[in-house]
Amino acid sequence: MTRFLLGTLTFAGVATMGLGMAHAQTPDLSAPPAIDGEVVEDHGSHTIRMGIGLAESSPQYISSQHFADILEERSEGRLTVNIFPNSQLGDDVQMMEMLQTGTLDMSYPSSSPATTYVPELAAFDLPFLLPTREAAVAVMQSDVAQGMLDSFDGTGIKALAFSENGYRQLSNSVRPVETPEDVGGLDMGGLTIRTMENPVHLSIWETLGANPTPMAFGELFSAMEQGVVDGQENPWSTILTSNFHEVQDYGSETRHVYTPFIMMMSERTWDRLDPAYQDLVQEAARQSAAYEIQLAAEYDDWSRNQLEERGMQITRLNDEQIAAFQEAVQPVYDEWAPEIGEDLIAEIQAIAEETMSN
Ligand code: KDG
Repeated sequence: MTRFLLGTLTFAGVATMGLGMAHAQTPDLSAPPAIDGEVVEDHGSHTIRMGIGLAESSPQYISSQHFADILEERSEGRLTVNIFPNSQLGDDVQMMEMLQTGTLDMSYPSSSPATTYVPELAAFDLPFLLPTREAAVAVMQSDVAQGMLDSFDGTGIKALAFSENGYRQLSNSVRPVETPEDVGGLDMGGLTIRTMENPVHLSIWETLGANPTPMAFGELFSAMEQGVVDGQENPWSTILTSNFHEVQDYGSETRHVYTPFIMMMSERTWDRLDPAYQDLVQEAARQSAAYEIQLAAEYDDWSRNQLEERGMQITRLNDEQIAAFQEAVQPVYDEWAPEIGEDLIAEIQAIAEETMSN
């Protein structure tokens, strides 16, 4: 049960709090997908250390545990995965460097800080590119996305699967945000917003008139607590499971960027595994990523409602207000589209549009 700990409350406690509410259903964690498939022959024993940024109650951790369970069951206990949550082994950037040197076996970063290895991933950082979750999932499962995973080959990192971090929403401790002007401040002064270590994100918040401050996720809670930054942006489930509502009074449902996660292994670890184990790892990554996408979708609105229950004032932006943000960040496209590749962006948009026309 420890993996469902959410702050000082158990998941069961939180779930009960949610039951009386008329909206989003409580995520059902009682039945992870069944593990089927044959047992893989004995090719030696390995213990795999996996570092992740988020808490034990996050979809990221719960699905990583499912990954571990698949390996353990199908190798009859010969492949063991130890998961280290809460950025305790380092932030996304540091953990990717550890994968390269082989001092860590696996990690599960956002795609955004991984653009230093595969620049095309920055397409995902473009604001309002993927309007629906279905479109985002179709893109992550496309050949275009597989090409991005393959592009890691030779970097020291084996990229295994995309899954969902999710739609990013703005939170802050200063004021409700309904318009781009509320971010940029005019006479009020722009909000200081922590961003991931990614130039497109910097450009988004600069364009909106904020003071963007790139920072490791693990330092974010105390930076907000101490007032070093006014706000940050992350999916509702991260805001909830990382207890950001304790230091952030206001949330705005901006959905400005859809961020994928990428499950990764050190190439050194990968090369040490027998091909039969490599196939198992790849299959388990795909299955647990699919489970993570399902969990993340279930957590999204539910987490927002939980945050409201706990006193966060959340502004749901209407279509007109979203359009105002979309228009305000247009210069980000002008700056970044040529760099990322107009053809790549068009390909992604075509996949998204096809999904939405079905
Ligand atoms: O393990 C993933 C997290 O460390 C991180 O990617 C979460 O979106 C995130 C952020 O804002 O850093």
